[in-house]
Amino acid sequence: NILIIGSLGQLGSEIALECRKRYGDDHVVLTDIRNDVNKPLVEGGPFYLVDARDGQSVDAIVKKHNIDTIYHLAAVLSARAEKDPLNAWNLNMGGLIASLEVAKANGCAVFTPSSIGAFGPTTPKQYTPQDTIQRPTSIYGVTKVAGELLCDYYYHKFDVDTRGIRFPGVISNMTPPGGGTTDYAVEIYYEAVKSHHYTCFLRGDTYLDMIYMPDAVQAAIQIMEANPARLRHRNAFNIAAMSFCPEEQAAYIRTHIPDFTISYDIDPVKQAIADSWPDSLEDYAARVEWDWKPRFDLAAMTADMLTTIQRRGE
Ligand code: VAH
Repeated sequence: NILIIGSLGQLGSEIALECRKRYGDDHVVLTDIRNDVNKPLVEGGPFYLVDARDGQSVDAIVKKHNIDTIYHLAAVLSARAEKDPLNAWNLNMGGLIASLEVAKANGCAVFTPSSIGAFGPTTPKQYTPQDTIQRPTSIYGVTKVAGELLCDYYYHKFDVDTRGIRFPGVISNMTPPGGGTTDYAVEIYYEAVKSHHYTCFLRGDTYLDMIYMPDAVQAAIQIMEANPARLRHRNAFNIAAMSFCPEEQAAYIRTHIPDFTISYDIDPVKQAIADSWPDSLEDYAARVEWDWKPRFDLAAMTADMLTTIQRRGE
């Protein structure tokens, strides 16, 4: 059985939905710090209101539901974390080590997302290698590198089956992202449909690695189903799907909404974070060790996002 901590967030909600489809509602237990969003998830199977740092409550849930895999998806994202670094450290690291301790006590595997945010200005920016310099300059990135090291430590020291993925900016249309630097790439689609215009908080030539949610969800499930004997890496794997900038994304939107226009009102904090991150990643380790392969490129994602948002009339 699977436990998803932070199950109502941008990543958590869609991994929860897919896991319930694949494994059955009662085999996927959800927790979050709130329960006032994503009602179908809260009411569709076992759900508990839990603070991710509350190891005792998580341990009781793991024992009650015979959990063998924990997806630890509770975290404060990059831009929001910069506003309150101490809170970001306490939640991101306090939550993670609580899950790792529970996993160690109960023999669970643990999935923890890392991010392109785990890289910094001294990291090679083009085709960032799997094994390279990681000196991020955001507190979010500090917690992501610390998280990768902590998960590898629990694997080597206590034999906890920890696995992780360095996600690019995730683009989705079910649950809004929670204060990330890549949120522009989600908002732009909603604004394109609503007003045919978007004011972007990053420069038009800012390249970042991005991934469409269906590919992100597939990767998170595929890595946990992978044969552990094939894994040379654990925390965390680079994966890549597409690398683009706001100007390029706007051009693809215009193939569907010809009069779409974009303007810029740069957010200096978010721009500094984005400038410290890679432009593109290489993901050979994920492809070789657990058969990672993206399905969506910018054209396919743009078509799917716009038609989904238009169909909902948002
Ligand atoms: C953020 N969406 O912007 C997250 C992610 C790579 C970006 O970590 O903080």
